[in-house]
Amino acid sequence: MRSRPVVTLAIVLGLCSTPSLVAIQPSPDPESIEAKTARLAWFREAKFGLFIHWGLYAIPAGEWKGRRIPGIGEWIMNRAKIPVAEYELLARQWNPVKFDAEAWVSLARDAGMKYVVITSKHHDGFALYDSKVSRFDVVDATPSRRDILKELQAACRKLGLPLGFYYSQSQDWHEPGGAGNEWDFGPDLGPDGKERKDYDKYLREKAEPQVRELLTEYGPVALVWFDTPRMMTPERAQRFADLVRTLSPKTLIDGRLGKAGDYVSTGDNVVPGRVQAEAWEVPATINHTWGYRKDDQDWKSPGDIVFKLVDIVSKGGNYLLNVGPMADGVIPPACQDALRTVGRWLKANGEAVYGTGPSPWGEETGEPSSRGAKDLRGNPLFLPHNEWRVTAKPGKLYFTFFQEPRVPFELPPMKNTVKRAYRLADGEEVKVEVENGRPRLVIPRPIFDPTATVVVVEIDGPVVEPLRVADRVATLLGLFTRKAMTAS
Ligand code: FHN
Repeated sequence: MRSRPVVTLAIVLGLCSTPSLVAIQPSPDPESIEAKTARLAWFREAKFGLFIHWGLYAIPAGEWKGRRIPGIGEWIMNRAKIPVAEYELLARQWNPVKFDAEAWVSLARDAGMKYVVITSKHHDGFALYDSKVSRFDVVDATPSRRDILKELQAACRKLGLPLGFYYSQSQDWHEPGGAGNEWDFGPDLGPDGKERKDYDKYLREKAEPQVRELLTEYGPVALVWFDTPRMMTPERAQRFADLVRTLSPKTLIDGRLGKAGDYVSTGDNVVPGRVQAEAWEVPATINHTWGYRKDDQDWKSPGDIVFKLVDIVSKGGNYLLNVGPMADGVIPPACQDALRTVGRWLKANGEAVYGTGPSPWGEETGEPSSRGAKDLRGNPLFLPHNEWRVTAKPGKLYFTFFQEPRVPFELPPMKNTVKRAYRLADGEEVKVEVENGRPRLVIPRPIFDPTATVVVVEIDGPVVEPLRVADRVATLLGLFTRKAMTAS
């Protein structure tokens, strides 16, 4: 890596005299802004992805030996302290006869999702593909012997959706050296804070080779979604980053490796209050668990999902929405229905989402509590305003209304003039009137689509030129003077 800038410099300075050397176009440093921007192009365009948590935990589905085990479904081994020897036996019951990779990817496509990310190995250590470095996988340990990732990779390729792999690099409750299994293998750290397990042996012998397998045999890999970086020193994280960068330079690294990745992963279900400049993604549940639990059928409504999607996109982020398929391979039908309804909304309104930039303003998303109140995490309490959001493309603003504005909707301050406005779903013209120098949209009632109605506002110039406070005062003063003069 170090030599690349030297080669580039040599070419620029004309130090390479032979034509063949001059023709060499060295690939840019993978950590350069240019390389990162190029890698991220599809991700920034995509906005909406399908997350899939699937593994042996879908069999107990939240219940162990007749007992309901609280918490997220994929953590049942940890929460019920199930010994490895017992948990392994679940593999003998793994026979997802209804699994149809194309049906899953078609669902993602119907929902308007543009990429898929699946758990290749979660914290329980079970791999959903035929690994050569562990027998605790879907081919070697189960009667089914179907390689789930191979089938999904073929379906994604056929239907044209990028596929990424979640990989739990630190926690592996199946391995004595992996982090997290304190019920079989004792604590990860001693009272002195020092590591008590042969964590590097686990990394070298399972985690790193498995990531290598995924990148070399299941590509092209759109992204690797690392998670819970316990005991991930910068050096250890770098080893994973090097694997990704050398074996598959276009593959993205999420924000939970243990060092900065290509984009920021927020906390689970955490949507920032404000526009963020960096690329970012919210991993989110569609009910209250990631892996399937039979007692959790509390699906988010299509309206809620549309709101979250537009809210996130208007702040510059991506929405990675999770489903937990059942043990037989079927994604719960009620959750499929919700996703398809979202897809119908996106079919009519997707222009306001895909490939858009964030809100040019941002104040509309909410405000911090003026009383200094704190949220559950102790951060200043943010009071969201959820009436509308705006996204942008050159020369166009997409205002999405989640409720009917009670009075004509005054556009946020900008220097640009409004050329026209129309409803995105059916092209119907929306009247624009100017009051006190500010254009307002007269949105016909009842509102067209109570879930979310998008009005496109065409402006002169490619981008919004914000009107600063001084400009606003000048406009108002101008109006005041004109009024006073006509009155006298
Ligand atoms: O522990 C995991 C959890 O099971 C799930 O995979 C989520 C998804 O973001 N990540 C961890 C918790 O943040």
